[in-house]
Amino acid sequence: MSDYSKPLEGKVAVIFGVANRRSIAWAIAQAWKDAGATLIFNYQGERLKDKVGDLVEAFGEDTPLYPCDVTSDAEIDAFFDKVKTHTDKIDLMLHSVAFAPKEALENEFVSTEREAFRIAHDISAYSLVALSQRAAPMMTEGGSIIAMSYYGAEKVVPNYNVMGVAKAALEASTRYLASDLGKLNIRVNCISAGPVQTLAARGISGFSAMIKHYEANAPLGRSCSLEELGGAGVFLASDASGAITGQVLYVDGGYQIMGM
Ligand code: NAD
Ligand code: IMJ
Repeated sequence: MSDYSKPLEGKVAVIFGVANRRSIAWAIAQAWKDAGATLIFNYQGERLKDKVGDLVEAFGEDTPLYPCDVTSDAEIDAFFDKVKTHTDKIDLMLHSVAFAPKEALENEFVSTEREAFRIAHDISAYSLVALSQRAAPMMTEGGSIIAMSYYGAEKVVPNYNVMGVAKAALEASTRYLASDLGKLNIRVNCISAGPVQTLAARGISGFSAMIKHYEANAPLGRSCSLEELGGAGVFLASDASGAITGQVLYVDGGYQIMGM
């Protein structure tokens, strides 16, 4: 019998991508915690250590928090070595990490330079593979891996540019990972979120126009809230989604279904 009030009771989760209290990873972390999970966090570099540390202290002073820049295999290995000092087994992993050099999001896609393309794909897509290959051997009772995507993976969104190409790679990677890891009862899915005002969205020219566009065109007349992303994260992490893998779940006010 599943307990639907604490659907993640006894589960251990690793969370990549908290930068501040508006981060989607923070919203999903809170929802996972409320659902009964035990959490372990990364932070990207010394610059973010104190900020993320202050946040995760809300879950108790001894909430594990270790550095991990996903461009470094050595840092990823060191991170998982630290995880192993807390637990032999993990159940859940959230990948909520993306980056492309700013100039690649401001100019035409056609002008994307080789190095910007490489960086965007390394941080935003390959990292899911690198983290999954370390997490999977620890998911000895099966597991659920979740990555954050965006509609720009499948249709052209102004300025999203190389990030759209990297999200297409991320979504395809979830399918190949789901195929490989299914035999271990590990599920791999994406949440495709509508626009939300986070650090990664701030400063994007035309962001408020984008929100207005969703208000005018999405079936529900809006994008999504951070709480709703938390709810979708709990669903995909829990046994309620036990037969769902390799999928992209749209949490976007229904925007993605519209043709015009
Ligand atoms: P955010 O800035 O709070 O999160 C992005 C995270 O990526 C940060 O925590 C940052 O530290 C991390 N990161 C970047 N480079 C890294 C590296 N080299 N190593 C380790 N971590 C690194 O913004 P967010 O909006 O919460 O973004 C989280 C995810 O959600 C991203 O994958 C983003 O593409 C996706 N997403 C965001 C929106 C939106 O509108 N905000 C919509 C759909 C999908
Ligand atoms: C980002 C750029 C352009 C258009 C965009 C976005 N739209 C949305 C986003 C319409 C919703 C936010 N998003 C979904 C992202 O994945 C953002 C990723 C991102 C943001 C930055 C900003 C600062 C920087 N590099 C970045 N790399 C990735 O220097």
